[in-house]
Amino acid sequence: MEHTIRVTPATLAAFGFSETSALSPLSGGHINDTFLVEDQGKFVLQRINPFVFPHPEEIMENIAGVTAFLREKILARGGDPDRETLSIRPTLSGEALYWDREGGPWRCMSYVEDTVSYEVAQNNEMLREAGRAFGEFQNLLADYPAHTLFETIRDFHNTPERFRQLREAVAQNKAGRLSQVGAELDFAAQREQDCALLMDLLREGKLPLRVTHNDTKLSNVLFEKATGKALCVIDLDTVMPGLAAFDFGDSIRAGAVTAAEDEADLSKVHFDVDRFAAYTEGFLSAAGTSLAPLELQTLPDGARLMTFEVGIRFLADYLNGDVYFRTAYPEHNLVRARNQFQLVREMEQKRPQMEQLLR
Ligand code: GN1
Ligand code: MG
Repeated sequence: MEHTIRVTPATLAAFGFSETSALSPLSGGHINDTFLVEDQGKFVLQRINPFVFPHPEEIMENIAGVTAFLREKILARGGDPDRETLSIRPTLSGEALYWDREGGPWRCMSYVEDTVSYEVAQNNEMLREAGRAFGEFQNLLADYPAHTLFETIRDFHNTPERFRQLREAVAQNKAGRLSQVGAELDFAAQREQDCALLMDLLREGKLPLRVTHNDTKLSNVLFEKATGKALCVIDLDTVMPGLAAFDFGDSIRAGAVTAAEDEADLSKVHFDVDRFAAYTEGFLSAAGTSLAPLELQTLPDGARLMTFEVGIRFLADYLNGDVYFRTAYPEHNLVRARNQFQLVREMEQKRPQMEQLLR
């Protein structure tokens, strides 16, 4: 969808930008509205989607805490915190958020120059780097006081709860699209039984809660243009306590694949074991020693379940009339759901190869 949200002079002024600053939309994310502002440096100005995030002030508290903590760690290892993590640019009155007249919450963050992000991995080295970046992210935050983090979206990776939400969307059939999704609903129903695997192990105390990113798609890593190295993990809105398998799994979903998340031609959409191997190598090189045996064992489940989960979320949103994810055309969410289900199918088939590589 086009950016229907506009940046007004009042919003610019709130963050100390001049009315004549250069503005351009930054696309990619499905939730927030994002703009690049150039005014004595480059900044990312975002309107947080208040439908998705009911408490934006809690997000900003999480981000302030996490980035301050990361800065210290990055400094301690001799890194450059201005490039290796994000910084918040507050409003002129020192607030992390500016609320516009329509009640829209805006925030501003640093823009890390000379970096680039990708929807689809261009080569395996890129995935190794992304894996290293997310593994390091988890490691650096291992001793972060997790109890101080707000749960910015409840049950974010609670797959059975996501399944319940799908059932609710079916029952309500708000957009009148139910008759179009019979095959997809059958696919999902066949997998309802074992979609609670990770949540069950968590509840039974068998998997540890960690501070995780929870939205570890490839496009949430900035790569340094000059070196091709993964430099900075971005999109910290969903940093919350979670499982290692969530972060690993969501990255595999979005990275160990041959096509974009919304590729409609399913003959191009494959789960790629070589890419899986490259990401896994990077991730384990950074986070491996801190993972318990059962955590390692559940990583392939993370891949399968995170892919299934976002598939049923796209499907539910299609039934609800595209109220959550931004869409560019009417079938967009259905195309995304089919794409993700195809990956689930291939992950099921290639499970033995995944296990073998992990060993
Ligand atoms: C959303 O905001 P964005 O585009 O990085 C979503 C993720 C999904 C992803 C699928 C807060 O992420 O959970 O995995 O789309 N974020 C939220 O691309 O729901
Ligand atoms: Mg996001």
